[in-house]
Amino acid sequence: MSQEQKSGLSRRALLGATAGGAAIAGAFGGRLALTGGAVGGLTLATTGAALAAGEGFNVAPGQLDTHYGFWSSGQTGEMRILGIPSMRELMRVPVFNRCSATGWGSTNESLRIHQRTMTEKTKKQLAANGKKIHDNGDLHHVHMSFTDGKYDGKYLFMNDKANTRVARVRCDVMKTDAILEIPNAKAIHGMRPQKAPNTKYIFCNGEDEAPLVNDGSTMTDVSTYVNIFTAVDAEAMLPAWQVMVSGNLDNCDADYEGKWAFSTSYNSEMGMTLADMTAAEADHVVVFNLAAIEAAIAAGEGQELNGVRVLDGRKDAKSQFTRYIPIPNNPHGCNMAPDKKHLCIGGKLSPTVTVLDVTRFDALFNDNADPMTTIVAQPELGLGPLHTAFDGRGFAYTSLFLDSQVVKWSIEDAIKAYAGEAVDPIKDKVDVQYQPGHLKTVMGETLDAENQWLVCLCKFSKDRFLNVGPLKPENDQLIDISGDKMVVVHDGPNFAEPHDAIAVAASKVNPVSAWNRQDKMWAETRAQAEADGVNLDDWQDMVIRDKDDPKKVRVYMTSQAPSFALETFTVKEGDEVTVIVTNLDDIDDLTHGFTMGNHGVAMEIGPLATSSVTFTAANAGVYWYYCQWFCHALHMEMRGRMFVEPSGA
Ligand code: CUK
Ligand code: CUA
Ligand code: CA
Repeated sequence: MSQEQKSGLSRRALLGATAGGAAIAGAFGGRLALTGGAVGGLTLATTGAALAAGEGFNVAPGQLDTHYGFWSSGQTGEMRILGIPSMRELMRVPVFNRCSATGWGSTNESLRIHQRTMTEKTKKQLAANGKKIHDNGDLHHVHMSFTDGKYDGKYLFMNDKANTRVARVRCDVMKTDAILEIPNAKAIHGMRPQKAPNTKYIFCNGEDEAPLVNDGSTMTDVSTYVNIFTAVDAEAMLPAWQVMVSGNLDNCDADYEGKWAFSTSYNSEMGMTLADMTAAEADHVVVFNLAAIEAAIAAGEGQELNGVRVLDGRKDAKSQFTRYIPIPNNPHGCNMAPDKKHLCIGGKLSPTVTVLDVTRFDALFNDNADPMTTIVAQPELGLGPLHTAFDGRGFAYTSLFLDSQVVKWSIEDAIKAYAGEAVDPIKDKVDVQYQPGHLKTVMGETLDAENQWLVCLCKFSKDRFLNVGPLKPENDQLIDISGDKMVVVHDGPNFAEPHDAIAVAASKVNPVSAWNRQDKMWAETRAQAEADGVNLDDWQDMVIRDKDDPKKVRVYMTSQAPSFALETFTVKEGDEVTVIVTNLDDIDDLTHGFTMGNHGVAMEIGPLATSSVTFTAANAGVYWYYCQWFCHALHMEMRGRMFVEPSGA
C-alpha cells in the first residue's frame, strides 16, 4: 500500500470519529470504510467522463467568465473573487486579515474601519498584547444584498466566527467598508441578509454559549449561559436588535416574503462536551417572527445591554418572537428554496434533509400549531447531509460529507414520498473529491436560480493534486448540472478554507476602474489635509509638523508613474510619521504602492485613491521608500529616501 493510500485511510478513520461523535462512530464506521474504497475506485471513471463532457467550463485566454463567484476563505479571513465557470481566481479582498500587498490592517483608512465599533473589552485585550486590531478572522459565509429576492449588486456581507464580527464589502470598489463587532453575542457563524423586500437586516447567529454578562461572576454554571441572535442594520452596520434563544445557533437563512428568519441549532442540549451535544434525539430550528420582534423593540420591551435592545425568545419565555421546530440530531445547513416555500435543513448526523413549508409558519404563531405540521418531507439522502443548493427546475442538491457525494433530488417528489406515494425523490448521485461542505448553484439563493453549474466546495483534496506537503489544498469542484446526470468538470485547488460561496451573474456586478476622489474611504484623511492647508486633489509634496504635538509629522505626496512627488523627506528620530499618498494616475489598472524599507510599512494606492500609513521612525539613518506595485518601465526607479535625523540634532 502506498503512503498516500495509507494516509488517506487513516484520515477517513479520523473523520469518522470527529464528524460522527462518540454515539454514532460505530454506525458510520463500517460504511466509511466502504466509502473510502468506492471513492478511490471511482475517481478515474468520474474524471474520464468529465473531460469528455466538460467543454462549457473552458474559458479561453482573454475571454471573460459569465458569473462572479464570491468565496469565503475561512481562517484566512479574506474574501475571494473567482470567475465561473473557469474557476480562475480573480482577486482577494482582505477583510479580517492583514494584507501585505494592499496594507489592509495597517493603513489608517483600514484601521478606522477596524476600530469603528470595537468594544472597550477588545481594545483592552489587544493593547495587552501590543496590538491595535485583530489580524485574524474566520470568514465562513459571504452573501450579497437583495432587493425583492434578487441580488442588487450593492454590498457583500460576511461573518467572522473567530472574533464575533460582521463585515461589509462595497461592490463598486470591492473593498471592505465596515466591520462591526457584535456585542453580547459570541462567535458569529451563520449569517444571511434579509431577502425581501430588501436587505434591511443582516441576520447573525451567535454559535457559542456564554453568560449574558460575561464578566467572570458566573462561569461554570451553564444555566446562566445564553445564545444570541442578532439583526444588524445593513446600511448603518450597527446592531438593530437581539433575541436570546434556547440552544445554540449554527446556520441561518430568511424567507422571500420578509417575514421570517430561521436558524439551525445543534446544541439544544446546551451541552459543553461532544457527548452532551449529541445526546438528544432531536435538536431544532428556531423561527424568528420579524414583525413581532420589531413591534416589541418599538415598544421598548426587553433589556438594553451594551447599547442593544435584547429580547427573550427562549422557550420558557413563551414569547411571540420565536418558535422551535424539532429536527433530528445535530442539523447543520439551512437553505431556503427559490420556490419561496421550502426550507431545507441538513441532517448531518441524520441521513435526512428535513423540508419545512414556511407558508405554515404563520399558524405556529397565530394558532400555536404543532411545529411538526410544518414538516412536509424528510427524504433519506445519504450520510452526512450538510448543505442544500437549488436550481430553477425544482431540483435540490445536497452535499453528503461522509459519502463524499452530491445528491440531486426533487423537492416535489420528496413531498409526495413523505405523503406515502411510492416515488423516489433521488434523481442522481455523483462522487466528489472529497468530503463536501457547502455547494452552490449559480444564482440559486435568489429568485433568479439558474440550471447550468454547481460549485461543490470539498474540504479535502487528498490525491487530486501534486503533493505539497502535509497541508493539502481544499478542492472546489465545478459540476455541470444541465443534464439528467451531474458531471464533475473541473478541480479547483483552494487555500484554507473556503466554506461557502455565491455565484452571481456578471451583469449584476459593475465595479469601477478608478476611485472617486471624494470617496468616503479617506474622508478623515481629507479632513486632516484640509486642516493642514493641503489640497488632496492636486499635486502635493509637503512635510508638515503638527502645531500641537511636535512629535507628529505628516508627509503628503502624490504619485504619478514613475515617481513620487517627494524624492526625499526629513524627520527626527522618535517622530510619529504619517505618510499620505495620492495616486494622480487615473489610468485603468495603474496602481502604485508605498513601502518604507525596514519599517513594516506597505500599502496599495489605486488609481485616484488616497492612502495613508502611520509609523514611528525609531532609528536615525537613511531609509529608502519605493513603489511596490509594478506600474511603469521605470517602476524600480520609483523610490526615494527618508532621512531620520538623530534626536540630538
Ligand atoms: S458551515 Cu462550513 S461547511 Cu461554517 Cu457554512 Cu457548513
Ligand atoms: Cu509606481 Cu510602481
Ligand atoms: Ca444535539
